[in-house]
Amino acid sequence: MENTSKKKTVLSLIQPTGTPTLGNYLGALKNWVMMSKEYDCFFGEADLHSITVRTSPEDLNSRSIEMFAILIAMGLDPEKSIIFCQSHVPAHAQLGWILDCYTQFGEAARMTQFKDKSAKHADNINLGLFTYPTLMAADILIYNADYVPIGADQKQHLELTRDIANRFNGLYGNFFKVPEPFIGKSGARVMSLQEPDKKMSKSDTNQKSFILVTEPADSIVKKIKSAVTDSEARVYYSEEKPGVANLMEIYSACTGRSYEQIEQEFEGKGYGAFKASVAETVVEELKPLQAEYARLIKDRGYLEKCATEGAKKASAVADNTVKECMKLVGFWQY
Ligand code: ATP
Ligand code: LTN
Repeated sequence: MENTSKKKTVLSLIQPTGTPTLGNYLGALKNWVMMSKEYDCFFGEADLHSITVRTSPEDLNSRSIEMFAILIAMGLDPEKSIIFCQSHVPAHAQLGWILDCYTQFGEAARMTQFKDKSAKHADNINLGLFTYPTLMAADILIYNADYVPIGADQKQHLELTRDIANRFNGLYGNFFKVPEPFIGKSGARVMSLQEPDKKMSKSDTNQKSFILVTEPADSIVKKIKSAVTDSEARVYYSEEKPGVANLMEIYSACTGRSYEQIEQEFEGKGYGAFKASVAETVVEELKPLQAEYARLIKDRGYLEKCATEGAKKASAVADNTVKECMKLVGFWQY
C-alpha cells in the first residue's frame, strides 16, 4: 500500500522479554510517544525475536500481553499509530528469509549483540540468534520506515539494515527506503544503579540495579536512594563520576532540564537531596503509565481487539512490500 500521507514513517519494536526498565522507557519508549504525535508510526513487540533466548510458553504468552498493554498505557493511541505484535504479521518472517540471502555470514558474525548473547547463553547459540539482525532489517524495511527510534546499543543493527537495503537496491533498483536511526539526546544509555559502567538491563540478576516501569513508588525511592555514587557529594556532570552522571541523565530525560540547569539546581546540596528529587521525578513520570496499565491489563477483550486491528493494518502494508520484493527477485507470481 502506497503511503499517501506526506508525513515520514517511523517504526520500532521492543522484545517482550519482561517488564521494560526505566532504561528501555527513557532510551526508547518515551521517544515513541513523542514521535507518534508527529509521524505515521508503526510500533510493536518483537515476539519472534524474543524466542532466540529460551523462554517458557507461559512466559512468552503473558509477557506479550503485558508488553502490548504497556505500549498503550504509556500513551500510544491505537487509533493514530499502528500497534501490533510481530508474529501476527507473517510477512516479517518471509522477508527475513529473503534478506538472509542478501546478507553475508561475516557481516552477521561481526554483530556485537550476537557475540554478547552467545557468550551469555553459551548452551543455546541457535541460528535465530545469528540471523536476528536480518529479521530486524525485515521489520524495518517492510514498512518503508524513514526513522527508527532505538537505544544506542541497536545502532549496529541499523547500520547493517542500511547496508542490506543498499545492496538490494543496487541489484534491483531503488526498492527499499534506507532508514535513519533516531537516538534521543538524553536517556539513550541509562546505566545500572549499582554498577554504573554497565547499562541498566532487565535481565540483570541484581534487582537493585534496575527500575521497572511498573514498579511501586516506595521501591523506586529505595532503589534510587541506594544507587551507587561517589564520596565527593557535589552534583556535576563528569565521566569520572558515572553514578552521579547516570542519575543526572535520568533526571534530565524526565524533566527536559540540561546538565547545567541541574548543576545549578543542586549547587550546595548533597546527594541526599539530589536523590530525593530524582526519585520523586521518576515516580511522577511513571504514575500515569502505571494507573493506565493497571486498568488495561484487566481488559483482555480491548487488548485483543487492538492487536487484531493493528495486525490487519500492518499486514496491508507488509504483504504488499513482500509481494513487490518477490516480484523483483523473480519468484513465480501470477
Ligand atoms: P535484556 O536485558 O533482555 O537484554 P534490555 O533491557 O537490555 O533487555 P532490550 O529489550 O534489548 O533491552 O531493548 C529494548 C529497547 O530499549 C532498545 O531500543 C534498546 O536500545 C533500549 N534500551 C535497552 N536498555 C537501555 C538502557 N539501559 N538505556 C537506554 N536504552 C536502552
Ligand atoms: N532488536 C531490538 C528490537 C527490535 C527492533 C526491530 C527495534 C526488533 N525489531 C526493528 C527497532 C526496529 C531490541 O532488542 N532492542
